[in-house]
Amino acid sequence: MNSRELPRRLLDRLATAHSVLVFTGAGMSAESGVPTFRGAEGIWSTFKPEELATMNAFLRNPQLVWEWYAHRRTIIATIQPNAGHRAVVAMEKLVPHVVIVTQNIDNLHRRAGSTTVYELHGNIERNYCVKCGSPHQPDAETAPVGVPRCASCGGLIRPDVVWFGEMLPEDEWNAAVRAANGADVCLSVGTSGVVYPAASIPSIARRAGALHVDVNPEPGPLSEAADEFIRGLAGEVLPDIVGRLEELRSRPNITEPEKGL
Ligand code: BV8
Ligand code: ZN
Repeated sequence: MNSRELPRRLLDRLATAHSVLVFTGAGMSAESGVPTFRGAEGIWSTFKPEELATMNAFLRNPQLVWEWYAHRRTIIATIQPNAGHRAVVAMEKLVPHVVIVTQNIDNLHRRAGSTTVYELHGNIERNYCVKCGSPHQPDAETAPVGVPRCASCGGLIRPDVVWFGEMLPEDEWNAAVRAANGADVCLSVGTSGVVYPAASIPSIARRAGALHVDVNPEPGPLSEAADEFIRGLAGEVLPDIVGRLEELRSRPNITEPEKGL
């Protein structure tokens, strides 16, 4: 049994929810060992986004950018989804529609078993040719030193992620907005909420009538804008929420004491 007080209206809403949107950022994967971007030890603390996560940076120094992503790919290949990812999968048994809208490129939600995942900023496990767009799968054995070239046209291969100044993938973005407009609850988890247009998803959901709850060890722009803020780690708070929801579902007519649950 956890000791954390959970906002009553969150569990009331979740108990009858038809659709829950979980909006995640790098903090969702922090307990798996993936470094965040903007924390003191975050990735950006050694590099500035414009130095690496832009097309200009890539064209200026393809080798540096390619190696930075190859380094992150190596980290991601060695880690596992955490209790937070698994809790969101378990929620799918308690709520008819659970939609993940993630800024993360680490594929951990899908690896954990989430069935509806929209990746607004792409996926580090995919690559494509900057010239002809053909997909490229580097295989470890024959991977050349340096930036791979396209087998069909010789163009530079880049990671299939959205860099600053680039449009988000239209289908993913439209599906995310549709999900936001239909959500009863929006949980934003592990994001500093500074990168747009992704960070507007929770406010789109709230404007359409969802209860917005922000989960983060630190307050930030999203916790100010949310209906409720739960201070804590994704890997602890999400299992708490799902555990309480399971209890409520198993004893539907219990009335919890008036104060926080
Ligand atoms: C766009 C992919 C339209 C690559 C990323 C000038 C020109 C063009 C656009 C702009 C411009 N000026 C501003 C913009 C908009 C720009 C933007 O928002 N900039 C910001 C920085 C001001 N956005 C764009 O460029 C977007 N495109 O606007 O297109 C357009 C096009 C052309 C011209 C005009 C407009 C594209 C943005 C996508 C950038 N790509 N990543 C890669 O990953 O390498 S962004 C990067 O930041 C990641 O995707 C990351 O997910 C995202 C957000 O960061 P967070 O996930 O929130 O991570 P962060 O470290 O910041 O925070 C972690 C949080 O977790 C913290 O709050 C921490 O407290 C918490 N935490 C830590 N541990 C835990 C935890 N929480 C829970 N549990 C824990 N255990
Ligand atoms: Zn090509």
